[in-house]
Amino acid sequence: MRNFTCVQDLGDLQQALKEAFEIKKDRFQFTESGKNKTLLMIFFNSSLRTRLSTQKAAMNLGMNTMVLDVNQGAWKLETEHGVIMDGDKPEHLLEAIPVMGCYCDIIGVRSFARFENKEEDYNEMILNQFIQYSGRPVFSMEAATRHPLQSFADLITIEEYKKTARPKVVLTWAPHPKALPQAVPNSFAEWMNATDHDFVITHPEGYELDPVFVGNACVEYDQKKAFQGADFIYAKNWAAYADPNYGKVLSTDRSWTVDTDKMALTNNAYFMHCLPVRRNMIVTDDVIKSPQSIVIQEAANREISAQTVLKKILQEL
Ligand code: AN0
Ligand code: CP
Repeated sequence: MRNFTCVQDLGDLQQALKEAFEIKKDRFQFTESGKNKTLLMIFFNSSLRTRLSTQKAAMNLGMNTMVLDVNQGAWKLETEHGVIMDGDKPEHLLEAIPVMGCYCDIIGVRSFARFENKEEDYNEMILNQFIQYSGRPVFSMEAATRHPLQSFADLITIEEYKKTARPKVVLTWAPHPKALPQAVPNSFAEWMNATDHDFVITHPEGYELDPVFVGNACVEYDQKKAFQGADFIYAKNWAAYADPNYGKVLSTDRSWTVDTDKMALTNNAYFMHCLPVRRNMIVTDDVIKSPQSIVIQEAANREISAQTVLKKILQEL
């Protein structure tokens, strides 16, 4: 594998899952594969899990790691092409990217949707320039439209906890005070559509996701109806996608918060969230601290998804 930005890049998904479980059994069995190889992780946005789990995964493979927070300590980067750089940004991405490529073997990039220009976000302008100009394999650590390392960890977690061959998985919108990207729900939907699940998406009207990601999912506007018989509840907030409201918060209606009453409608479902999560907005304290909550196990699997991806990239260096 050269680059990893979406589910298709992994190739055979069942095979990739097998590799992931093999790594989980003994994560130190491939410590030679990354010897003298350097991973550079570039963050345009904050992170706790991605930063730590990806570094840990690289160290498990014997790699060296370097982390750069672009907005803290590096020169502010201009990303627009053809502009007169007389403002507050001393360096252009077009020099910065190939320079970064000189110092490493693999690059991970986190660059969220900016909600300034929908086309730029959905064309993955930043991530694609890293692919085009770095000369290195590039993987997404959450880009504008997808968060594939998260979705891979989510799939691993569902595989571990499912009690039936084809569980009912419900992605539910939940309220949040600030505008959040669609990357996590888009990506989760993409991975659920690439596998065999009874997959339902529920959200208030106006929060429809890009149909490319919704795919064959069943969309149900009545959250309680959607929860009935669910085996997994995957909560996430996102800002509106549809025009003219792209990137806007249309509702903070706490009647969409995941609580004990709604969980009681399910088939004793597990509760999932990618984290960070705002308690008593997205999910009540009671639900997130209940034994059905597997958010920590889900976060733990981020190390496994990252290690599987890095191993596959290293194999083709
Ligand atoms: C980000 C998001 O919603 O995309 C990262 C989640 C992994 N969340 C926040 O910014 C709170
Ligand atoms: N789930 C996730 O990607 O978390 P971070 O934003 O903390 O990396």
